[in-house]
Amino acid sequence: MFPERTSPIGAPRTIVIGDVHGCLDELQDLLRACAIDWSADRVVLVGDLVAKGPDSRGVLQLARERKIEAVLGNHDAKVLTFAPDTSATDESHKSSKQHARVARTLHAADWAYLGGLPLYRDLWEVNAVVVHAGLIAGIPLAHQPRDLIINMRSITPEGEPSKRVEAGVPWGSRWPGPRHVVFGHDAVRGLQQHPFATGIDTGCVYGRALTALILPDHRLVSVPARRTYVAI
Ligand SMILES: [Mn+2]
Repeated sequence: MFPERTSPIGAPRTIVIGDVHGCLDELQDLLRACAIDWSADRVVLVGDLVAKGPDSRGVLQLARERKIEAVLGNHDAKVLTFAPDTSATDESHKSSKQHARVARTLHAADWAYLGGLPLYRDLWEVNAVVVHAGLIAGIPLAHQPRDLIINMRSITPEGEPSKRVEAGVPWGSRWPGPRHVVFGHDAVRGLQQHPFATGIDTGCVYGRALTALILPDHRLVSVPARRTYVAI
């Protein structure tokens, strides 16, 4: 006789995925590698869904169709400055050509999805928070500065947040918890595993890998990039 099953087959999972940058093939590879169950799993992208890579619109389409959640990344924000209903030009337009090129491929539903991305996702069910770049300790989530939440990488020796890798130590190494923060945006440093923060930008668009952190188990799953799309 087989024992009667008394517990559910699997607890619901939250799968947080690093910077996709238009790498639709690798996103699908990674979802398969995670044995995604669309009826049970929650999927959250850490932002920078678009730009640099081959199929930004395809990534947005998959995200919409599969009800994948995400937070706003700095490249998503740059593309949004080209939205049809925006007159805002407050962002740096340093790389505006490639962002304008992405903008021209987007349809109304893509703009609605991109324009609706929040700065953070509070995954209370697994005691975690997802942001694109970083958080400043001691400031409530809702009051974190937008520019830093999508751009910061380091804490300087003086304790100030900085966008530059070489300006100091990884911000996550100083994050005191207790909430676990999952973030991307730092492909130079790559995978970061701090006590209360995990960085999962492993540089897929630069030819390295796309990485997922599966919660609540804190299990990492990666798939290799199919090719190098841009130089870092
Ligand atoms: Mn970024």
